[in-house]
Amino acid sequence: MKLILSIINSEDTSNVLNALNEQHFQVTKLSTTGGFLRKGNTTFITGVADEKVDEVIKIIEKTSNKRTQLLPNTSSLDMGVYSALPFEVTVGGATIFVLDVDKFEKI
Ligand code: 2BA
Repeated sequence: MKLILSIINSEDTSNVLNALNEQHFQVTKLSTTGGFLRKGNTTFITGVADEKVDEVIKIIEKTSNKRTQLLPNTSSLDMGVYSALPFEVTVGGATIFVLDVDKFEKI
């Protein structure tokens, strides 16, 4: 068995969740925050049989989108002068970790 942790953009939460539920995957949804942008994102925990991992990843891939975000630039040019030009960061579609599960029990 594997545990899939997938971090996705909050705007894709419903689409990903609906698609996983439709295919009868059990999911736990966590409200999380990206350490760089400090903005809310969503982390899904999904426990699946080894042979189902690729199917889950494909569903997440189809239902989560890449987005670009502009951030204020705080880098100093010289002598205390700061650039006013924002810089662009690409976020997502999804960041996925697949972990081995030693033991799984529902009591
Ligand atoms: P954030 O940490 O808020 O990062 C948002 C986006 O900012 C990242 O998109 C990446 O394009 C950029 N970024 C992150 N750290 C950066 C840095 N030190 N310098 C420059 N740009 C940086 P994604 O890579 O698609 O990541 C989306 C979210 O997934 C992240 O939100 C974080 O919550 C999570 N994540 C990504 N990689 C991770 C990892 N290796 N471990 C744990 N969480 C991760």
